Amino acid sequence: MPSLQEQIQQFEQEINAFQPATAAELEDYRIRFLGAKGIVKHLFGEIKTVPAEQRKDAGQLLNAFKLLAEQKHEAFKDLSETATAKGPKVDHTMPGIPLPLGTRHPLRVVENKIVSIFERIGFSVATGPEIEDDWHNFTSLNMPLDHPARDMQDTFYVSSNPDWVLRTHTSSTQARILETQPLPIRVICPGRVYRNETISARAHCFFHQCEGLYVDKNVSFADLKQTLYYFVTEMFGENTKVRFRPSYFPFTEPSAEMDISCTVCGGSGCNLCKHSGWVEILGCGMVHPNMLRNFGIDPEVYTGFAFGMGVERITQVKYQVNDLRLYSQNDVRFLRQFQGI
Ligand code: 2U9
Repeated sequence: MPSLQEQIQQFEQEINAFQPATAAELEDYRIRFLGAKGIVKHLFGEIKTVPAEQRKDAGQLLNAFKLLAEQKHEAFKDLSETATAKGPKVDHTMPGIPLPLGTRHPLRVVENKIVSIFERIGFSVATGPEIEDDWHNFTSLNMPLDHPARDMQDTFYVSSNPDWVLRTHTSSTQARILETQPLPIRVICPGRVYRNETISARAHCFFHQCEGLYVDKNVSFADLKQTLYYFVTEMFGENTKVRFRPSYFPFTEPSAEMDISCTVCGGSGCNLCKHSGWVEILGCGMVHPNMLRNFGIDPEVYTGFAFGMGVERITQVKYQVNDLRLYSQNDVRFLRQFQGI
C-alpha cells in the first residue's frame, strides 16, 4: 500500500497532465478529484493513518494538493460556462443577417432635394405650425375677409376656435419669419398644408409645399428668374428650358407661373404635358408692397420675391407619379420604387 505522500505525488502527476477538451471531461475531473466522494476528500480522511509526528507535514502537503486540484479546474472554467449558457452557441466572427430596411418616402426625398438646392445658395430653412390663426394664414397675406379662399368649401376651420384654421399654405410660415426676423431674409419653408377637397387622383385634402421668400434692398424680377432657373437645372437637368406666364396671387405683384420643357417627351408632346411640350411646376412673383407694409417694412426701401411649389407636383413631373392617393396609401410596391433615389 503506497504511503499518503506517494499517493499525492502520483495524483499530482495526473493533474498536471490533465488537458480537458470538453465540458464533460472537465466535469468528470471535478467529480473524481473535488466531488463529495472525490480523491481530495478521501486523502484528507487518510491523514489519521499517518503517525502523529508526521501529521503536520502531511496536512501541509494535502492542502497544497487540494489547491492544485482546484486551480486546474478553475483554469478550464470557460469550457463549462460556454456549455451551460442558455441558447445556441454564437460565433461572433460570422457576418450578421441583414435586416430589411424601410425607405424614405418619395415626398420626403423630393422635399430634401428642393431644400438642399436652395440651401446651397444661402437660403435657410424654417417650419411653422399646421394649425394657424387668421392673421398669419390670411389677413397678413393680403387675403381680406371676403377673399374666396377663406370659404368653408376650401378651408378646414378648427371648430373650437373660429380664428383657427388648418393652414392652407406654408406662406403663413414666411409671414411669421417677416414678423420676427431682421432683414435681409432668404428662407425656404417646407411643410404639409390642408385644403377642403374631395380625394381623387388629382386632388387631396392635404399636400406638401415648399415656398421661398427673399427680401432685401434691390431684389429684382431678374433675381427671381435666375434663382428659379438655377433650381430647375439642379432638379431636372441642365438642358431643361423654362418659361414664365403672367398670373395672379394675392401675395405677389407682378405674379407669374413657371413652366419647364416636358421631362417625359422633351417638348415633342405627350400625356404629361398634354401635347403642349410644357409642364407647369410653380408660382412666383415680387412680394406685394401691401404685405411688406403689413410687417412694417418700407416697400420704397426693400423689395422681395417669393415662390411656391407643390412637392407632389414636382415628384409627379420628376418621377411620373400620376395619382395623388398613392402618396398616402403606404403600398410598399409603390414606395419601394423610390429605394436609393
Ligand atoms: C409671404 C410673401 C410671399 C408665396 C407664393 C406662390 C407664389 C404660389 C402655389 C403654387 C402651387 C402653391 O403648391 S401650390 O398650390 N404658390 O404660386 N406662393 S408666391 O408668396 C409669399 C408668401 C408669404 C410673406
